[in-house]
Amino acid sequence: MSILIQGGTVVTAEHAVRGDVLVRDDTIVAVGPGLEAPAGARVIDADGCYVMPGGIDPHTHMQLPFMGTVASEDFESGTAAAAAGGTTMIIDFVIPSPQQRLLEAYQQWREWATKSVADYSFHVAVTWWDDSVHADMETLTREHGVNSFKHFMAYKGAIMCDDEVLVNSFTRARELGALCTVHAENGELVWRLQQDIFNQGFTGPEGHPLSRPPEVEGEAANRALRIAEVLGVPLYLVHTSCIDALEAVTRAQLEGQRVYAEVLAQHLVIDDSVYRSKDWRTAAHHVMSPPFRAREHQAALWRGLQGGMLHTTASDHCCFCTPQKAAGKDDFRLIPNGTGGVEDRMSVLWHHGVRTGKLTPSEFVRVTSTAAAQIFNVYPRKGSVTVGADADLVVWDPEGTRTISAKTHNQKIDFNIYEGMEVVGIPAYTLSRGKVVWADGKLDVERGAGRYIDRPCHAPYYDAVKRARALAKPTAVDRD
Ligand code: URQ
Ligand code: ZN
Ligand code: ZN
Repeated sequence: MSILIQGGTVVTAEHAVRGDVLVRDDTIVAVGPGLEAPAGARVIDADGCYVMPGGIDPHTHMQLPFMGTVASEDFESGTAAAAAGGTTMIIDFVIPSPQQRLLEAYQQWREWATKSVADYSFHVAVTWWDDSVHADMETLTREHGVNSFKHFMAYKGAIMCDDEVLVNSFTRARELGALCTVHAENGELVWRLQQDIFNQGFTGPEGHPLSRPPEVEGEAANRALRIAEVLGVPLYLVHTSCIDALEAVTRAQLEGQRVYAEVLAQHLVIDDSVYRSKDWRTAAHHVMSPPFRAREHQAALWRGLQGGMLHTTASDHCCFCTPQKAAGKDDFRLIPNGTGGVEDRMSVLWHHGVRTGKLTPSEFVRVTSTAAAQIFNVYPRKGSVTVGADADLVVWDPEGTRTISAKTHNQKIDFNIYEGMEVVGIPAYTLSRGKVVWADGKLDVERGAGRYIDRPCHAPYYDAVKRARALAKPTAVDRD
């Protein structure tokens, strides 16, 4: 089956140029001006539209068991909602319970994800340490295409890593050539502040941001960065939400450390006033970590994205419906942490980023797709519009409008943090490996059509780091 996308402007992270894109089966086979449609090909008119790589959301949590419940969005509904918003690949997280073998958890998540309608891959969290974790990290990198390991510095008593685990895991990742990622919040401080704030009588969702101030994130970001610096490993910070963490990232980058950082679309456009809503449900649905921040942080995050200190954008899609959030009706500490948005990320970033002039269309492609593909090593198969790449594409209508609402969204959650936001810039068509899965505002997806994407380690770069560190070895002092 062939599809010719005709008459659009092809936008990649490098350039924007008028041209057509020809797809055969699941692959891009030609890109250029004036392409002929092969006999029997479907022709998609892209006049007035941009043809871009499908979005890659490097941070989602489909059907995550968390805080006594399970995220309401599963891999089938979640990858479908992603496609409706122009995202064609997610990187989700395997999160083993403490003492659970990494490989066992990985197999469990792989099984859950077989129903995905679009492509997916996994980071694997290191939540504890023993010899089996050391061994499983190697098996995952060598045999299962996992090149990134996640570390939660918060969620004490559940999935939090202490410094000992961080040091062990970062060291092992360096040996394997894998990338370490961190959720940076000081979990001990959060724990203490949660008790203090609750005991002071702040029992509602407004207690949540009070227990997780920016300093708590800045401290953890700086600590993780310094540990990574000493051990000589690159680091990727997920959901950078505040000036304190951004400054730590920027300092490390200026000192020559290889540091990548992600920002969430919602942290760029929503501030902490949501926690002061009179409506408990609204406030509770914004309980996520790190929390929404005061306005000045948003302005700084935009500058970080424009200036290249922040590389990727994600949704951290982790949906809990109102009855699930109600577990914390009388105690904010029990509200499951998480918000949705895998469907909305691309439009929110286009509207608030490209239409305001903060990002060019090529920069939009870089921060929504290409940078994630490069950092997590699936480029140019993903994140590009080149011959031989997977035909994961979005035909983007820059003038199309949508009013975001839980009443009309495709996400399996009864709330939308962007409710009522009118966005200009929507996907007219989404192609997932050569199949049109979204057109005319409708999904046409197949359960199980998504494939697991292997992500091998960036070995050559890490070898170079190891060599450089060997050369820089200090010499012992020779004394009589
Ligand atoms: O911390 C995370 O990324 C998870 C587990 C989802 N929830 C959240 O509040 N961000
Ligand atoms: Zn997190
Ligand atoms: Zn997350």
